[in-house]
Amino acid sequence: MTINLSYYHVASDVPENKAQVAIVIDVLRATTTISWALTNGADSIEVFADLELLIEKANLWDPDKKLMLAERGGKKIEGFDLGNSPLSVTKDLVSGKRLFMSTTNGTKSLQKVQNVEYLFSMALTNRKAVAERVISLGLCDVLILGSGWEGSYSLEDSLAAGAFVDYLNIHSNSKVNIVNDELNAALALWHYWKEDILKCLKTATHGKRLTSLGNYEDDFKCCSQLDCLNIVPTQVEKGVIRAS
Ligand code: 3SL
Repeated sequence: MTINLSYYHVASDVPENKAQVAIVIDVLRATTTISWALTNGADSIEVFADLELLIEKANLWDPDKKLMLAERGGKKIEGFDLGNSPLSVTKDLVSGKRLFMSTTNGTKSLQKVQNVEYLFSMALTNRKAVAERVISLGLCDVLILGSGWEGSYSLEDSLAAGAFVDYLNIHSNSKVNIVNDELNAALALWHYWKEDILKCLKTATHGKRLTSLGNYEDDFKCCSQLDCLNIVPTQVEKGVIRAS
């Protein structure tokens, strides 16, 4: 069997497609936060591009069983329970709860490919878990989508796309076919930075943006940990992600 893999930097680049599997990446920080929230026992995460819709949906939910997370421009939005730090989604806070989440770019990418049959959220933290799931599905057409920043390229999402294809190259028995040059470039990027992931995240323009906003050192460390979580955040109904 051949696995055909393509990679797009941002949601607006995604062509009409017939992918059977979509993997969405937002290393800094939405998909890292999703991986930690589910690891720490969140029941589910419903993602929204639109804040008003988030509030409308969340208002229908039992107040004791929900949390609202919202970030714009790297900052938590006033009035929401949490922003978008993976360190904030502790067991104490999230266990058993539905999280309603909106971020500047990551939740837009998740929404963009919500019609694909198998949709997974991936960060560096859970790369291996997602890659193993994709291998076990045995499907041919896999689309990887980064989140970027407001429509433009991001280094850290491309790094993770490269890390994913590298894992498949090493561990899959199928032939891995890289369909586009975006993914060839991502793989080269991974080989260049893989021994110093933390430095790559801090070099990225979004890394610099976060650094300019305050002390995000622990967020960077958390987001740069490769394969530390055995969790596969999976879309179970449109917009709703659960651990599997
Ligand atoms: O763009 C996004 O979706 C966020 O992950 C950005 S931030 O890291 O929370 O600033």
